[in-house]
Amino acid sequence: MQLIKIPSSLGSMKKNAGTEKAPNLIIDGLKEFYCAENGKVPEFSVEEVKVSKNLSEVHEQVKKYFDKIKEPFIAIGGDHSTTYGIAAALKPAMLIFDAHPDLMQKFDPPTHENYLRCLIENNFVDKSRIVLVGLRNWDKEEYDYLIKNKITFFSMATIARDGIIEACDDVMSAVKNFSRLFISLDIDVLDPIFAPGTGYIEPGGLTSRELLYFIERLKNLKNIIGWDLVEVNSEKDTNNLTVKTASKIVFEIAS
Ligand SMILES: [Mn+2]
Repeated sequence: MQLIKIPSSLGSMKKNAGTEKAPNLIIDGLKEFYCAENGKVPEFSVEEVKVSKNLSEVHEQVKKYFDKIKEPFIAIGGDHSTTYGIAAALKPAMLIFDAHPDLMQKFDPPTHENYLRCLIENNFVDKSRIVLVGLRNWDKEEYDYLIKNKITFFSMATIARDGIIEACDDVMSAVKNFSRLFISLDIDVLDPIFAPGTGYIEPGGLTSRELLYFIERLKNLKNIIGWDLVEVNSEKDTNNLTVKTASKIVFEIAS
């Protein structure tokens, strides 16, 4: 599997500085896994998007890189605004695991609080081709935007009510007929007990095992063009748990 490092935290507006270190740490952690849960041993190649210290430029640099990407791939951020350039290049359908909808008022350049709204309003992504999973904290403006624009989402409350198997069935049904599906994983979709090393601590999230269950089933879809994993911050981590969990997620996706 092709891994693409995007070492930028500029889109977190200093609120999650440190995520620029995550790509190297997560890739380094892969060597602690020997064989995936399905018995396969993944192989990796590693590339890096050279990013500058200016957020608008970073979006352009990422977009330019992904204009010529060979699929499939796993991109490793970085803050969640690194997803902006990827999706601006690929114009995919998007399945996003995140505690937050990232739909705050549009302004330029896009940040990790509004990258998704910017993708919609700049016409890179069709709002009918977006599915959000794991939401549990939002600004009222974001909630109203989700409802008004009929964006499909599965909140943590819905997942807890329906149970993980039924919730996963419903997510699979929602995305399986999209062409060109990109899956974005914000590590804060996990409960902070499993992934404390991130910018915003949001209680009541998925367990690591529940996310791995989603991944195991999603890997069966034929329409996936790529994944990314964002918002891991080693500076806020406990006992390297979040970094190691991120490494396992990458290892299992690639297997
Ligand atoms: Mn988030």
